[in-house]
Amino acid sequence: MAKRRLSDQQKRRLSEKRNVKLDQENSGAEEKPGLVITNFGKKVLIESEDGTQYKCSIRQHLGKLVAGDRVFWHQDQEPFTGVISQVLERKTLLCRPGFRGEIRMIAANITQIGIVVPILPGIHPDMIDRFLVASEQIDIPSFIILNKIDLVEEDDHWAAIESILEPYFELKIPIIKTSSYKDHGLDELQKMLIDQTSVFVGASGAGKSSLINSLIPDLEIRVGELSEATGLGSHTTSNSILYHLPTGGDLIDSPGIREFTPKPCSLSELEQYYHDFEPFLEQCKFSNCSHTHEPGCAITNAVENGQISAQRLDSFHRLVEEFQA
Ligand SMILES: Nc1nc2c(ncn2[C@@H]2O[C@H](COP(=O)(O)OP(=O)(O)OP(=O)(O)O)[C@@H](O)[C@H]2O)c(=O)[nH]1
Ligand SMILES: [Mg+2]
Ligand SMILES: [Zn+2]
Repeated sequence: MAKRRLSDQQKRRLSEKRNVKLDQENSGAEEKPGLVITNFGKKVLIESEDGTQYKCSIRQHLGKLVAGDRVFWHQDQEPFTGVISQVLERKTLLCRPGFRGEIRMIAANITQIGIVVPILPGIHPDMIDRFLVASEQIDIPSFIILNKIDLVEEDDHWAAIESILEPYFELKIPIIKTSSYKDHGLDELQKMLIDQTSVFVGASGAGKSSLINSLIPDLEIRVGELSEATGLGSHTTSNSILYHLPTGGDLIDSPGIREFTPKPCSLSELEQYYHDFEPFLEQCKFSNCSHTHEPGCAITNAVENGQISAQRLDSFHRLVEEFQA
């Protein structure tokens, strides 16, 4: 009988299995559960159940890991080092497309998204809408953190801000006004975060890390430790990092982004995520209405009658265009 030949994939799987076994035999260490704090690139910082942190290498077949991932790992001979051998199934995963079209992970196992929106240099409703879509796609709630409110004093500026935020009031998305500088809104924010695994997202410079510093009194020490470990001296967050909140729950700081695109989906799926469209969707004359030029379009009619905000329909169309590109 001819000898059975193994495919490359089978060979690779066998060698991976052997490697995991060898690691365990070499270290004599038990597999233990861990939580990913941050990903340095090649190595990952994890926390064991007793709160000790270890710098771990990752078995190649596991792919990339991100803050919030739950893993199994075992200790290495070197102090505070280990090897990750297994990633537990993610309950949720927030991703974005990278510059080269690759998928970049932002945070895993999160239960809610805090969209940090600075009132200056200006509110970008498209960014809010896109994160709202992403949170619907992974079936978790999101809320808006209107930050740096110390920068606005005149009432007319407030009127402009409130008119931009009007659709979100109507959608009953919680909006918390905050300022790290003036210690404003932090109690309310803290309450929102209790016992959740939250991620802060938003533009670079929105004040995400500053808010986290204000929420966690001894954090400056941990930031120092982490910069030493990564060798990064910059104030801009370059990797997602998980922090424990003193009031219970975890909070993930994420790198700022210029633009965000959720996972592409069909027009009919996207419509479902725009809840303000809901009362009108069945009323368009054509069942495949794109809500652009069609006669008898209930959505464009609703915009004309002030029942849907024009800004929301515009952001919807921009997303559709981007998904089709
Ligand atoms: N006026 C004002 N400025 C703030 C506030 N919070 C943060 N800043 C400033 O805004 C800038 C950016 O703050 P960061 O906390 O680094 O912003 P970030 O969102 O973490 O930025 P990335 O890590 O690049 O995504 C810094 O110069 C802060 O001093 C605030 O409440 N009010
Ligand atoms: Mg930051
Ligand atoms: Zn229509």
